[in-house]
Amino acid sequence: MKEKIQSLGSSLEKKWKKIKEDPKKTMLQCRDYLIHIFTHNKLFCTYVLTCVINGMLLRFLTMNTVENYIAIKPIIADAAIVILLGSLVYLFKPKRRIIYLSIMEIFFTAICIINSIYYTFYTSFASISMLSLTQFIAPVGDAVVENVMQIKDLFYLWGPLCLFAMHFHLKKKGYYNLEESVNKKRKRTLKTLIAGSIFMVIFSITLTPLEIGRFANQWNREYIVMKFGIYTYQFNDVIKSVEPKITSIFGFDEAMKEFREYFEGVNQNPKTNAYTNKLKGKNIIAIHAESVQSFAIGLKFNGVEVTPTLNRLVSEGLYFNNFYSQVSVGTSSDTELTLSTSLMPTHSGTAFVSYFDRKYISIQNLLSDMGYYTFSMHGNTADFWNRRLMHQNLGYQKFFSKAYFDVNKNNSIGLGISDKSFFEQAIPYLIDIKNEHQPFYGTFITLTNHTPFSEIEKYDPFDVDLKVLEENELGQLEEVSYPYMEGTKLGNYLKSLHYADAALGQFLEDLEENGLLENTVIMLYGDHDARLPKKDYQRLLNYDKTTNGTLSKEDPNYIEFESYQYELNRRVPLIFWDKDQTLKGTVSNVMGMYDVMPTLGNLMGFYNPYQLGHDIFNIKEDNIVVFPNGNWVTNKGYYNSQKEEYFPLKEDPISENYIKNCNEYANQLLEVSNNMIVFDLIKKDQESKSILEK
Ligand code: GP9
Ligand code: MN
Repeated sequence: MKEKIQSLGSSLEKKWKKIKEDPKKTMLQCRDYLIHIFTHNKLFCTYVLTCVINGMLLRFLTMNTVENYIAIKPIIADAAIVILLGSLVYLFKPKRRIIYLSIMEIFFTAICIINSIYYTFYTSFASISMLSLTQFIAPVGDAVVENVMQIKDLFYLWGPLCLFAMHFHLKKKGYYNLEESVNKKRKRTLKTLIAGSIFMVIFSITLTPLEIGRFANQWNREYIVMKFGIYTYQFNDVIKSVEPKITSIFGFDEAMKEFREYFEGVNQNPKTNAYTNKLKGKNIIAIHAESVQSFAIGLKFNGVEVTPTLNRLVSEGLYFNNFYSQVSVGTSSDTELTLSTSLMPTHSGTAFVSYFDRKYISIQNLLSDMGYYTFSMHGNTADFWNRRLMHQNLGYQKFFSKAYFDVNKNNSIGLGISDKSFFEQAIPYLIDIKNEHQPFYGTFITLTNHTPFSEIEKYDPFDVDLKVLEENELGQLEEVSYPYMEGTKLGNYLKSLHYADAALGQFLEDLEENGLLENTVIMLYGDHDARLPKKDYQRLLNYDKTTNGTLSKEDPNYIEFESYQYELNRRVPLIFWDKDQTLKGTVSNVMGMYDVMPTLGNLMGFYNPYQLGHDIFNIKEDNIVVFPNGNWVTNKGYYNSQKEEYFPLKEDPISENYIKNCNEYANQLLEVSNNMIVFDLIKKDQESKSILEK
């Protein structure tokens, strides 16, 4: 053995000497060798090349960063996976090989197409864990196909077409008439496996500890695709998606340790402040306002407000104008979870679906304990986002779902019942509740302002054009209209929002008319952003009526709206309003959905010892909002963990140390939050404490 190693070592040494002596010759030899491999494995090489190029194409068409264009590592990783999985083809007869390679090629192409569509909609990559959610996504899925599927999603089909073309070429040349011995087949398989493994080893030794850490967590999906390629990401995703089932058995001790350490460092005595108990004993009507974003508040077209009702609530109530939702793939349901429990969405899957049976300390549960009647109303099917089960677990005593409403063709818009009809039908139920169960906490989940915002004819008329007075040929002033936002997705969104705002205005009037605003506070929050195209915002801010286009970026009046402005613009409103104006003003400190429970708790007199957010009136300007992908925002800046860069929001620069501390905080918080849900740590912690007390 020792001799063998020695002789291998000396032959490698000789080869290396030769390479150094004549590198040009070595290059030519390599080229000839590659040509040799290609001419003897044409079908297989076509399969590998097309799949790898498709992987690159997907990255180029989704994440537009320079780093992405020059990255070699994801290409090597993609090649390794494609070669390793394809290598078994040589076990088949030459005639049959096209069948195996077609299956593999279609499989890899499908990964690219699905992720391409998914990225357009969610600005992230698809997860297998979403498969268990298809029943909830189906109605939204129509919106995806109608609005998001683009020609570029079909580019990837060139791969299978190329493979078939090569197949017919080889068939014509008589390649398939050749026979191969079993021994030869095995040898070719082994050689290909070795080639794939070499790619894998080269890739693995170049990984940094940071990359390995992120790969293990998998929540920073864009980063993983950027560094590891789409195929490695997708395989890791499969493992990560089944992992919750397995890890809730393993890794418990470590998770519990981290969880205890985290909460030991947190002061468990709620601090009082000027807002403490201000809303104690009041009824709360929580309005979960679908896709309402803050930028639309105060916005006007030709002097007409887009959201007159919200504008009124903002000026009369308490408005948080720097408030962010913290959703992952569970969108609406993630906001419900984070708002109600002060926990973050899970790393994979959604808490509402995969972890609906865990123990949660929620606003609804704590208020129920205080004698409140808690209920929710939503005009969609009860199983959407698994709400039927999860609302019960969160502590809603009753869920008025679609079955409680008359929903028909005439009163539906987009996903289902229109907001006007929903609110109108909610009033009689509310009257009964007011008479029988005070105080109450009720959540009203709206539906109309949901993508695709396409049934414009059903909204109240609202013009998003630009009307200006211009002098005509006779020197008289006349009104001229320019299309501006008409026909754009953002324009349609604003029309839809104007409708939703009017529905809310009518609801408030009906509440008032029925005495339902007495001792009652409206708490309204936008559940997440509407994922509107960046180019539409650029048009909104930089419209050039002379060309009916967008000002050029060189124009001195051009207002920049790139990825950071886009991220910051995803802000949603949070408003507290009551007719007595108990709370009034504007809070501009950065705040996240996970801060609602602690803040409301201070206002109403409840406290959750397992909350991850903070009472905004205590933490004030020191707050940090962590997003499920590891990004974060503070009053000082927005940090993008994929790009590892920040966008300053204040004059003074952010120090390396500040970023390091915030990153550590964000990572720990995300890890602890995920573990709390996956391992059911609240339940386990309470159980062990009650044993100790006995
Ligand atoms: C569905 C509604 C929309 O019932 O809440 O959910 P979303 O698509 O926003 O997650
Ligand atoms: Mn939603």
